[in-house]
Amino acid sequence: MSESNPIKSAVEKVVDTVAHHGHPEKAEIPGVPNSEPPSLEEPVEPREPLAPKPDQTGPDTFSPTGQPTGASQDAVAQGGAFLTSAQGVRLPDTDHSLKAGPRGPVLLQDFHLREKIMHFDHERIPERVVHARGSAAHGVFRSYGTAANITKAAFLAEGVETPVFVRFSTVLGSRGSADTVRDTRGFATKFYTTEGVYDLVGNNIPVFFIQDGIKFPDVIHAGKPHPDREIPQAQSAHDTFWDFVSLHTEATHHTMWNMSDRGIPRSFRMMEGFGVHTFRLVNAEGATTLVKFHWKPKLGVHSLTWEEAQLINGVDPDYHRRDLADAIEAGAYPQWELGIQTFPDTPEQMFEGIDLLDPTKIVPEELAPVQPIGLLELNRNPSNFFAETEQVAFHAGHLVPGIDVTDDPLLAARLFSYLDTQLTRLGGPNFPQIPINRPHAPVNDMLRDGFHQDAVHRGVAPYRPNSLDGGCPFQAGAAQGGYVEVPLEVSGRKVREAPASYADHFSQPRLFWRSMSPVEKEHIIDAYTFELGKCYEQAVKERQLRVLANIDPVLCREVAQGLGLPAPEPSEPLAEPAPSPALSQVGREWPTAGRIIGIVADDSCDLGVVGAVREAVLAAGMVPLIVAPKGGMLGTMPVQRTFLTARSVEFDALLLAGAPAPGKDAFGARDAKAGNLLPDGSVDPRVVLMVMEVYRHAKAIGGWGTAARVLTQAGVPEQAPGVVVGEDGEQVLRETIRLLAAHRVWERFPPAA
Ligand code: HDE
Repeated sequence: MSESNPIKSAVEKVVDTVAHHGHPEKAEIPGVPNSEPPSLEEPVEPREPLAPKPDQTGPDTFSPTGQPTGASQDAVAQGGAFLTSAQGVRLPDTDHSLKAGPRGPVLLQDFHLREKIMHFDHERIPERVVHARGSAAHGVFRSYGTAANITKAAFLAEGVETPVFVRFSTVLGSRGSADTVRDTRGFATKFYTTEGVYDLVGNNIPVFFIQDGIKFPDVIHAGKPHPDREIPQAQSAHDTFWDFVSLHTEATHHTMWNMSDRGIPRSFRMMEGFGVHTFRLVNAEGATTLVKFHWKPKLGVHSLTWEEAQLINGVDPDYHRRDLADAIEAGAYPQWELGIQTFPDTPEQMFEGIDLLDPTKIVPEELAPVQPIGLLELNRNPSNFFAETEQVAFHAGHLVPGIDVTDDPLLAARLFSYLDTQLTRLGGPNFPQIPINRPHAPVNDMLRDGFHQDAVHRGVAPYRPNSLDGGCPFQAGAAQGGYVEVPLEVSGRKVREAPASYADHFSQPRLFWRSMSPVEKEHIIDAYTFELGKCYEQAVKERQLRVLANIDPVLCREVAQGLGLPAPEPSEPLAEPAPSPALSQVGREWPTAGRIIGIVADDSCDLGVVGAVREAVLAAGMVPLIVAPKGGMLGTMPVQRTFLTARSVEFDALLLAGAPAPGKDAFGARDAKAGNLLPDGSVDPRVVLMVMEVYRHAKAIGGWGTAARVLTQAGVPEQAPGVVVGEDGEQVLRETIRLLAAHRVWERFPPAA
């Protein structure tokens, strides 16, 4: 089993490393900073740089003009044992400036000082105006070939494997903001196809706030922190956001998704992705089909609870970033299936009465099933965040033959924006030459010069027509793989207007609401009440209640109740859309691979059983974290969390191997979590707190040995749903995993009053 289970072997290495080096804190577990444990003393002998970590190969080596260089992937990283200047001159001292005597003054001729400080001064570049906070990974896309009859895109032919780079992000927050805020998530994929780069720049929510790109600065200005005090960071729970969306009711559908559990994903690995706009596929015969793109995570769609999300923002603000990187480092490669909904390309571009050009509308999967066309797997972490994750430049207009755009007016503005924004963000027009952005197809573009020109062009005639360079480069028609736009008829009066169909702002939010389970509806009510409760202005709250009245009377009434305001009547008749069960996250079972199981134990527990359970967790492809009173080793097992460092929100399920007595630091002055030591004092209060939280968040709890004592202290009935107490630890684990497949013990959420 250990051969075939990468998580298991990663954790087994921990034990080996600990055994051989006695450095449990520097063991090779996901997240360890480098490839070998450091020495205690500062190293002084020159040596070649450390080997990279196993998943840190350099990027593929393509030249600025898209040619494979044949160089080793390591060639893009700096090497050599000795410190040099940027010009390669070896340097004797980087700790002292050059001075006239030890007490100075510093001499202007110190070229090393000037170069070092000059470069440091310019380390930062402007962050993205939206989607600044992101994490990314390399991977591969394998095409099933099932779309080959409707698109000529080479990377969608059967069996083709295409390297990809995928960046996930939040929208509103700055680069350093926390991961688990309530927000939309970006899901941007760069395919390095043989025909050039194709970018699918989507979100985890299938609709958008606005129907026309000209409104984008408005919605973003409203969502960003208030311009006077620059608060609040990375969230929509404030007056300017709700002021805007309550006046601009085409945002209602997207906002509804934000207020649902989709706004607080459990992991990037457990999110759907959507292309949002309708695109047009073209096959070799020139026939066209309208499509919507969907990414379906193999691990299912799962979310945090709002309390978990808030706690995690403090406990581990890098939660999603760490989760993605650790899973990949452990070999638990996340996968998504790419699917399409297809629609006939009719002149009106409608499907079952739904306007396909309106990006605030979905087509329910029950009306147009999502057909799988390929599999995405992320299998390599970036070697360097800045070089790759920060400098990657996506663009909705990076298209390949076989994929064309539609007249969605939101998409039109994007086709301008994504190039334009790079000029200030990446410092000029040559950003496609940055290694992470280089196509893996030959480039011959006649674009010349500009800041940061990396290509060394030959020839004298970057113009057309020419004879001096032999007429090169030549234009490629469709037969030679050229990108030829679909020759559609275009006509119309020049107006600033939206089509009449765009005026329906409420039927689909209502469809979404009606598709939710009772628990999900409670979460939506709670989210609106929380967010509007953070607003100061009464008028903003009242106006948004009018919007909610047009979605559903119960939703409106419950939120109004929480705000202490009367519930208004709807201003227009409510639609009666059929629910779309596919929109609910509840009621299905999913693989539990990669889930995190906390195992609470101390010396008093049967460590043989703990070891066997931990092995079984690994064998099931999940991550066991031993949680003990103090660090170091518990028997032969490395302790990964202590009662001081652990918080329940890090685990998807909790196992109790007994009832640990209070640790030596179990008092309020040392650890505030231990402050409310319970009367009988026999169990560590941090463990009791963990159980209370895990119970409240409807996560599975298993226990054996004396575990029942902890449950009693936490006020958790042994017979409660999702609580498994038994004699046999491994049997308890099996039942806990079964519970985890549903993600949460949904019936444990308190019913509405
Ligand atoms: Fe973006 N968007 N966007 N957007 N967007 C950017 O591009 C913009 C929209 C999306 O990981 C920016 O390089 C306009 C919809 C993602 O690097 C910028 C409009 C969707 C990312 C920009 C939209 C997206 C961006 C910021 C309205 C989902 C992150 C920096 C017309 C389908 C990509 C940059 C990454 C990033 C503009 C609307 C998704 C400013 C003008 C709709 C995932 O160019």
